[in-house]
Amino acid sequence: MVLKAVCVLKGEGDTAGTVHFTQEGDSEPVQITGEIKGLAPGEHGFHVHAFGDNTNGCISAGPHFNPHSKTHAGPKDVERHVGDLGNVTAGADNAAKINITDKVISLTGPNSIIGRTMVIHEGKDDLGKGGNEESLKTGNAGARLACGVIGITQ
Ligand SMILES: [Cu+2]
Ligand SMILES: [Zn+2]
Repeated sequence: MVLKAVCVLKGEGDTAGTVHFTQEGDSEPVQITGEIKGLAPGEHGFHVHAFGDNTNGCISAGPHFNPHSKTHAGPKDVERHVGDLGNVTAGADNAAKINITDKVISLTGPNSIIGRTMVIHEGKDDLGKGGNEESLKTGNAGARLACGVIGITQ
């Protein structure tokens, strides 16, 4: 059975976008596609955060989704947060086209991202290589520009 989810990201500024998630079956990779506009050109940290709570803006989403108590890293690292999707890159048109395949996040089971929050950050995620304590928690990606709760779609 194909599983599908969607996330509409909004913030206090001009940053906004839509991200689609598709998974062909329970243990298959998740395809992530979409576009986020209103970004400065360059790399921006892109993560699933733990809570589907936007009551106080994107801050209420809490830390990176980390059900297995790992340290922060990049999407290709074995030791990573489930929510660590790395960076997306905006071009001169201030838009980032997203096309990611990830084998760790899921739309079902213990690594399910349904009901959690997708966040796009102001700065680049250093993928845990920054050489300081914060790098192993957040990747020093900075402020949360926009976010949205990931929900089931058809
Ligand atoms: Cu984040
Ligand atoms: Zn992380």
